[in-house]
Amino acid sequence: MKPTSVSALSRCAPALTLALQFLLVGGAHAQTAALPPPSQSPAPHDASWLRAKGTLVFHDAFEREETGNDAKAIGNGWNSATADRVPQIKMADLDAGILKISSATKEAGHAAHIHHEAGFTDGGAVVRFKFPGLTKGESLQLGFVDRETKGIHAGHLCYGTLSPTSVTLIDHKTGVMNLEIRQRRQAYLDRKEKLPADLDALLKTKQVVVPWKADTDWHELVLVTEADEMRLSLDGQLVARHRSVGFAHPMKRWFSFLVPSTVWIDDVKIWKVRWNPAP
Ligand SMILES: [Ca+2]
Repeated sequence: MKPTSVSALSRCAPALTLALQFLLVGGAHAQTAALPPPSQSPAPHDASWLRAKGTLVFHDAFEREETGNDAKAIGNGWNSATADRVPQIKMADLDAGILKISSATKEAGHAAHIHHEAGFTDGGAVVRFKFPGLTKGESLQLGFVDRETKGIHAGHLCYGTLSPTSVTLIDHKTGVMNLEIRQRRQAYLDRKEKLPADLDALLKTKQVVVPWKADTDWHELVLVTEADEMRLSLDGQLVARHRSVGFAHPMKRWFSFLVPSTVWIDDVKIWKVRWNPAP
């Protein structure tokens, strides 16, 4: 039987359409309402929130030397998803107490992906970072991955990305990395066609982009998820916040850096505020 569209129904049964819309909207509200509300404060100070409400589950100041180029050469539980693709190239260098990442993106066919166990539902990471100015257009993507949940490409859940001119927060779990959405989107990308309006509109709801200007100073970055909200702060100031259902994923299993070129990292802290692994 041919599926009946809502618009077709509306011509013959407006009451039924209203009922359907009520159910659809009501369902979405019910899903959101089941989550605890995010902070109502207009500009939460998330480093303070993590310290006051959270448990520090990991800290690394990188005051040591790495042991080579392989996936676990950084030590202290870090792993690299890309190091073993190019064993002859050092992508992670511990130097003067700083993790200096220089991605062999071309040779490895992927941006350097360095990750550590996280393990929280609500919580976040505090990181000191610096773009060293060694390559043009330096950027940093950091966020959360869960490769044990099916239906998400490579387990990509959600990220904050700093580009030279913007900060983006994005829900990948229910956006571009959802396998059904990814497959549908890819067909249009392969044909170099514009995305259909419904898909384009859906994906726009999954992210927020705010203007920002990168420099080569050290900064403290705080990236948190609280219920279905993700927030990114720099040097104590909230820069971006966004709500999307994928941010509420119950298991932020890994904290990950994806680095296409060069960035320096120090003092990584991972805080767990709430732990509720049941979906
Ligand atoms: Ca250090």
